[in-house]
Amino acid sequence: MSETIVALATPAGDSALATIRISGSLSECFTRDALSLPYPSPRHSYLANYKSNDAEVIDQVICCYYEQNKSFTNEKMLEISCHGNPIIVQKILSDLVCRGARLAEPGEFTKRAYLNGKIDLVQAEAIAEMISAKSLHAIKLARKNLDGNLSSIISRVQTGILKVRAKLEAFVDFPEDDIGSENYAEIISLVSESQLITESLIDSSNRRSILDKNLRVILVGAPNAGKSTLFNCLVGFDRSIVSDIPGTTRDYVSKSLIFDDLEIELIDTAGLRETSDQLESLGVDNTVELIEQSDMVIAVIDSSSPYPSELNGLLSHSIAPESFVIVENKSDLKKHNNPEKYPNNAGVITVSAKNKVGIRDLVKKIKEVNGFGKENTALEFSVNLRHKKSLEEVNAHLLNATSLLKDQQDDLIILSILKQASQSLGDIVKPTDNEEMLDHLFKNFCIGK
Ligand SMILES: Nc1nc2c(ncn2[C@@H]2O[C@H](COP(=O)(O)OP(=O)(O)OP(=O)(O)O)[C@@H](O)[C@H]2O)c(=O)[nH]1
Ligand SMILES: [Mg+2]
Repeated sequence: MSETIVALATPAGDSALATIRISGSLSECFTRDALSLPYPSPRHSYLANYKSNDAEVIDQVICCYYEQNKSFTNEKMLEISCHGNPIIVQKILSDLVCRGARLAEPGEFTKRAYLNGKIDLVQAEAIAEMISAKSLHAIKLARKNLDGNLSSIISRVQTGILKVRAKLEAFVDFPEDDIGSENYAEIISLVSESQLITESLIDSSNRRSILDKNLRVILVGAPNAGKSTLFNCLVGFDRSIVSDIPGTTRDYVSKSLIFDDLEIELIDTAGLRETSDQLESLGVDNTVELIEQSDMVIAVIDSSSPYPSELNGLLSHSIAPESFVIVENKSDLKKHNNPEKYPNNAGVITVSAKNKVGIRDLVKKIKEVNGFGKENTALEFSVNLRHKKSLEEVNAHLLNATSLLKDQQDDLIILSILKQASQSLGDIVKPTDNEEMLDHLFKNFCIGK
């Protein structure tokens, strides 16, 4: 029998409520002894006093008991929601440990759900993905994996391979039944079908990788162009100092933002210019370094002044031309038009940061440049790097099997290659003999999950 584990499932610190999770056979005893509920109805919420082992009431709590095979881990479970004071949480956790539970490792609840057959590994990973996802799209994709979309397509490929293996095995066992060219053609088309699905899964992994990134968007430009004004406008409050003195921003200022369903880190920087001020010049050096590390560069210009051509040299440090956009700020003033000096391929958006005009177009552009709104929104599942690695093995085996089948090579060799393909595919949902990999995977989960 496995040990009973306990953990705080909500963030540590002061909060309205805190939820403590317990999984294992002692859950039932805790419900009886600590909460004075000897016969709890499963999946029913109770208001109860939590009494410690030495009969002291620690808190009034809401609790819910789950019976075996009908809980997240498939074990007996208990969830206790107490008031979110860390002292109360600590007292309850210590009391449960004193009664025989032990503190859970990160991801141990999900690991038990997996080991007890409640979910497969793709679904376990989807839970971690859902918690750490950086955009609504990434959450939706994780949700689809949790619903079993990816697992079922993998199982479809697996069934296809097993069908081929069964056919080939029959020919090996009964060599007197000649395979015949029409049978070979059917087998080849079955293998190709599986191979094409595998290939499309690998392709979707490449498309979704953008959703995993911590996207960095940097505002650069000459002093006084209005970078900080635009930064504050996007952030929604005055985070960065604005003034008409050029060189106001010295060090960079950054803020994490969520635009509808996309999380980005927005950075305001020191104005780019030759300067004798040592502090300001350090800020300029930092900006160049930040440009190199950013996913998108927004060059803010004062559209009422001549275009500062020295910007082009700095923009050349950005990773890809399509990832920079010129923002013609101060559209409320008379325009000094010279777009022919803009770098090639730059997108152009016109705004007045001061009057908050054109900001919606800029947000739309930020989302577009960062890969949202296009093909990756149509993905039906999330293929992560671990899945991709196995799928690439499967793909290689299937391509190999197809070419050997076309050459009518030895069926036994083809069978052994298809067996390896099945094995690599199986590793995605339920790897065998891979304790180390599982430990590594679940260690990245949060405590209480
Ligand atoms: N008319 C007008 N003025 C603006 C606009 N945006 C910013 N300004 C003004 O331009 C001046 C400089 O603005 P900041 O946001 O501090 O400019 P910055 O690019 O951050 O400047 P540094 O930090 O010195 O590099 C301030 O006086 C702003 O009020 C705009 O859209 N229209
Ligand atoms: Mg500034």
